[in-house]
Parts: sequence; C-alpha cells; structure tokens
Amino acid sequence: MKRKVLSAFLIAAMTLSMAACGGGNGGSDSTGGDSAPAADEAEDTDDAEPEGDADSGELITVGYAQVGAESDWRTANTESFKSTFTEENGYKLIFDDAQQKQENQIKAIRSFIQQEVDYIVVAPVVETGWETVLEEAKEAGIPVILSDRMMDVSDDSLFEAWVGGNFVLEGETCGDWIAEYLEDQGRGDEEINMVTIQGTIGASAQVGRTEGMANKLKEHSNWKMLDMQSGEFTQAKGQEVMESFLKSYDDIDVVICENDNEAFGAIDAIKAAGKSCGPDGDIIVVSFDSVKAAFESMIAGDLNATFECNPLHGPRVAEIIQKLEAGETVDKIQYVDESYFDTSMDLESILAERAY
Ligand code: GYE
Repeated sequence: MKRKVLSAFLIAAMTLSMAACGGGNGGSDSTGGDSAPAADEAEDTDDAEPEGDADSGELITVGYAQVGAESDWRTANTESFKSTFTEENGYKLIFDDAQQKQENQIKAIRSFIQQEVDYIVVAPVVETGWETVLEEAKEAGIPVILSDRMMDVSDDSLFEAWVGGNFVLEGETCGDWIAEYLEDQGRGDEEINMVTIQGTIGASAQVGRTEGMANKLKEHSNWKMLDMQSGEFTQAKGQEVMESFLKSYDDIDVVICENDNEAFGAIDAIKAAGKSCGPDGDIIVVSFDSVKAAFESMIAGDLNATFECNPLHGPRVAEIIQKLEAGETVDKIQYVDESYFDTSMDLESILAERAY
C-alpha cells in the first residue's frame, strides 16, 4: 500500500517549505466541504500537499465517511469507530460527518483519495450514485470497505467488503412480532390500520425495513397501510410526520418507526394529541435499533417493541482491515446477528448490560 516512512530529512524539508508558504494548513477542513468534522477529528491535513498527507509512520490511515449525527444509533457508531481506530491500536482516523448529504460524502471520499489514505470506509447515506467516486478510489489503488448501509453498484469489485445489519430481516421480524402480538390480544382477525414513519428515502436501512414489512403485509389481508412518510431518521421529523398522520387519520392502530429516534418524536406527538400508546395505550408503537433510550421508553410504557440493529462496527471493520493487511481473503457480505426486545421481557436487566 501507500504507507511510507518519511525520513527525518523529508519531514524537515516539508516543515520548512510549509513554513515558507505561510505556516501550513491553518486548520482548514481537510474535506474542503461544508461538512462539520467532529472536534476530536484526527489531525487535519493540507489539500495542497497530497504527497505524504496521510503519512503517519507505521500507522494505518483510515478515512471514515460517516452519514451524520441524526440518531442515537449513529452516535454509538461514530463512538465505535473513534474508540477502535486510535493511534494506540495502530491507526490514524480521518473522520468526516456528511450531515446526511451524499454530496458531502463524495467530497470526503475524494479528499481521502487525495490524502492517499490506506483504506476508505463508507457508511453510505443512500444506496445509489457511487460508481464514479468508487472508480476513482479503485484507480488510486485504495481499498473501500462499506459499513452499516449498502451501496447498489453494478461492479462489486468496487468495494472489498460490507458489514452491517440485515434490514429486510429486521422488517420481517417486526411484521411477525406485530402479528403475534395482535393474535395474543385476540385481535388477529380485526381490521388493523398502520402508518410507517420511514427512514431517509433511498438509505438501505429504509429500503430493507420497508421491504421486510411489505412482505409481511402481504400475509395479512386485514392489515392496511394507510400512509408512509419519511422522518429522516430524526426525532424532530418523526414528531412532525406523526402530527400530520394524526390529523389525517383518527383510527391508527399501529405506528412503525424505522428507527427509535423517530419513535420518540412520534410518542410525543401522540401524547400531545391527547392519545396514548404502548402496551396499555390506544396505539401500538414499534421501532428499530434498540438503543438504550428505547429501553427506557419501553420501561415507561410508551414503546411496545424495538428491533435490534447493531451499530458497533468499528472492531468489525478493523478485523477486515487486519485480514486484508495480512493478505487474507474476507467475506464480501457480512451480516451481524440481531435480536428484538419488547415489554414482556426483563428490560431493566437487559438495559443494565447494554453497550449502546
Ligand atoms: O437505524 C438509524 C440511523 O443505517 C442502520 O441509520 C442505520 C440507521 C439506523 O440513522 O438510527
């Protein structure tokens, strides 16, 4: 790979030339975009000096193009990368927060290429539109690893491996849970009205969860999906969408939120409209991710169930990188095992052990 050990002489020469050019990069954003890198982002670099920019002795330089900071899940995912890709562990991490915009992620990837990082890791905002930039990474000889969400590319040699959740299965597990819950309540044959607060449209977590639920809807002719709208995976938008659903429909039985944070917003909207939710309420609310706050919401009696999606991908991506470094082959598609949680369980004890 491109990792090079710079001689003391070269470093001294670069320092001198940078000083002559006015003191180096002046702390500018290495991605050159309007994104907001995290405060503890690894050392910034100078776009004008691509040669040796990402050089850091024996450290493996990893550029991570992160989606944003839209949810508790995402915060846990960022933390997982930052605590894994440390200098102590032999890495230099260049972290970029794309603020949920694909154009920012493309800019970040181009910046990583220019900085000659050793690996590019992407959690793609949406599935499509990546071919060109991935070709650029391939031409530069930089391996790309996908984590969390998927990319829809015709040539799968454009990335080394992907690791994440099985979103279709998560959606199907959700549908099966709803069926069993309604059956237990003696409502198995009742007309059931549902609404979905979707994730970011085109994100594979949205596409897969919607598809999984759609598969289960086909099995229940008495279930009706009244409406589906995107809550962008955020609490604020989840609340807004639920407010509008409640204005349009007065007989909602089930709300499917494509992440926990949207559910927190939806629950606020339901309460503000004078209705109740949860196991003893008017409306059944279910969501995805299973972050700690979802357990608190279930314990409070607001949320009925949450379908797990594990965000702790830092060590998984590090394992892939270590295998590639050792010249070993890696599995192209790596699904993480996931579960679900509902109010019939001992949530306090599970929460006490929960990592995110
Ligand atoms: O469900 C949501 C986050 O892609 C699986 O993104 C991830 C999703 C997760 O914003 O909370």
